[in-house]
Amino acid sequence: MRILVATTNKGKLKEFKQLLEPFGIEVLSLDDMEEKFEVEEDKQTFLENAIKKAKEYAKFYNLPVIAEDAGLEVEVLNGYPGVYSARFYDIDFGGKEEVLDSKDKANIKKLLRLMEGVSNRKARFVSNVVFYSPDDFGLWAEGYCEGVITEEPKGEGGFGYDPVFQPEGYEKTMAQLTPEEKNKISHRGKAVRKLVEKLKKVL
Ligand code: ITT
Repeated sequence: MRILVATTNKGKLKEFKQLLEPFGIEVLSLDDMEEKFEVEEDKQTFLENAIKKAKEYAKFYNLPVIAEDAGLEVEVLNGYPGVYSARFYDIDFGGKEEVLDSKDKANIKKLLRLMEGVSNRKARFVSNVVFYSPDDFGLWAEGYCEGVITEEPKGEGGFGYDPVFQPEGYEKTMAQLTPEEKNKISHRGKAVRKLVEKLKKVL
């Protein structure tokens, strides 16, 4: 089966390939599509954003699609950055942060600034994945990964907030894990495995 993984995030795409290909699923990416099309993420929840992306890409490209909305929820920040995780540096909550190097680094800088001197560092990654086919059939699944925000960034792997997220039961950040280790415990890994189980039952 061929599925278009509709993400503009290279780090995510790599992980989706590693997660889906062992099930015999051929992953197409937006880079494989000749005609360019973009969907705005303007909803208030991960699920609504993921449904919107999956539906619109499936209709536009006439292909079965998997789309995801994911993010980091920090307990003392009332769940922020949440659905704003990708553009946290640029929202009013907590003040804006200038992008010097990359958006990921600006997001991390802002998060560490807001967490300075804070002892409750509990956080979780959330992933909502949605499968949608052009004949209007859809499925969804979610996954969580609990952990804490570290005092400083460590590690080169993964993407986004991985260098400052230490998963429960580990003395390393997510960015210090191998891709296989990350996929085993990550929010995305859990959500994708659940989604594939659901897909297997109906297809
Ligand atoms: P697409 O919408 O095109 O898929 P995106 O980067 O905008 O790409 P999201 O809207 O789902 O994706 O935003 C997710 C953000 O949350 C992402 O940019 C990271 O900052 C963060 N994030 C999500 N999953 C993560 C992970 O596994 N590790 C670290 N940070 C992650």
